[in-house]
Amino acid sequence: MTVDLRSDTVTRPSPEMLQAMFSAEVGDDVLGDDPNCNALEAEAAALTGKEAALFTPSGTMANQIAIRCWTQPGDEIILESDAHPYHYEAAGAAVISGVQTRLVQGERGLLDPETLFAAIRPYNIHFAQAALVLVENTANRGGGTVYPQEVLQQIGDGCHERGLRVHMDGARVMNAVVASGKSLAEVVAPVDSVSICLSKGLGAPVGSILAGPKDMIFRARKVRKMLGGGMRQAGYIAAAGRYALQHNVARLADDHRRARELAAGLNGLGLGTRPVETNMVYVKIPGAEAAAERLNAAGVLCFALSDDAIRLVTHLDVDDAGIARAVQVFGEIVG
Ligand code: TLP
Repeated sequence: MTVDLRSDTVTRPSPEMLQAMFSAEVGDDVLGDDPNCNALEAEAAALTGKEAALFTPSGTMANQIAIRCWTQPGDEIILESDAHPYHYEAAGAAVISGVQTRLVQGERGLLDPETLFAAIRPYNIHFAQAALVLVENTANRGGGTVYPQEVLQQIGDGCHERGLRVHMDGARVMNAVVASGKSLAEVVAPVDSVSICLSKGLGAPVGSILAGPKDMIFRARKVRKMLGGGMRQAGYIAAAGRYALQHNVARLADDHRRARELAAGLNGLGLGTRPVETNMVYVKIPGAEAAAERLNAAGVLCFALSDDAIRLVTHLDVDDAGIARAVQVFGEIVG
């Protein structure tokens, strides 16, 4: 039995989702007449409470388009030091947007409003002008942490007062929605734009959404084309995304429960874990690389994220038996 806890990106489409894809009516999305892409974008705009939305091939592209749309070359963007666009997007902000990245240390991947505001420098001929702040919700390297809503509101208000825009890397914002019990529109209300991955816990094979004001999404459509992200009969995958938004949101609560159970099982073996807020378990284990190799060899697939930490991610292709098996194998390795 293989239990794949490397990431929630590994999910495969269910038979029902595949059926939705097979039966999708398609057009040419670059020409604007793919009915499923148009419907997905309209549905995503309504769900986020933003004016418009754009379907993109990946979360990385959605983030990079947002950075390009909200900045000019030579501007500064401000991120928490563990943020995905800093760690895992191949310096895209520097290459695509020509911006300087400023990192601010937060707590478990979340920015503290006062520390953030102190990092925003006033106009000065010497300085790169800060134009955009990125918040990540949930924060991946922070441990799948959820922004308290009042903190997000403070960040949004404070940035807007200072003339900055705020983009949310909401790759896993649906996990934040389910964990907080708030609506998506409420959670993203403080920010100008949000990217949402359909291909993580929501179970679609490919695709993300970028939502924001109409004029921004109008410009975003052209940036997507420039980056080669204009997809033709994309309705087949948009249909999977629509299915994911309709059927796979509420069930994220099961992933969160299983993550808590996994952490409890590991704690029972004497292993320390970070507090679990959503679908991620960060377990402290000395010699994490070697331990991950042994776990992988035993069929529990995972990544070491540092010398002493392994990340485990629950998702719709991991059931209760998988959690029990993972705990058992950890027990054998630790033993
Ligand atoms: N995260 C992946 C890896 O890239 C690390 C993972 O396994 O967690 N924002 C956040 C917060 C993400 O975690 C990811 C993917 C992305 C953006 C990028 O999404 P894709 O893979 O669709 O480009």
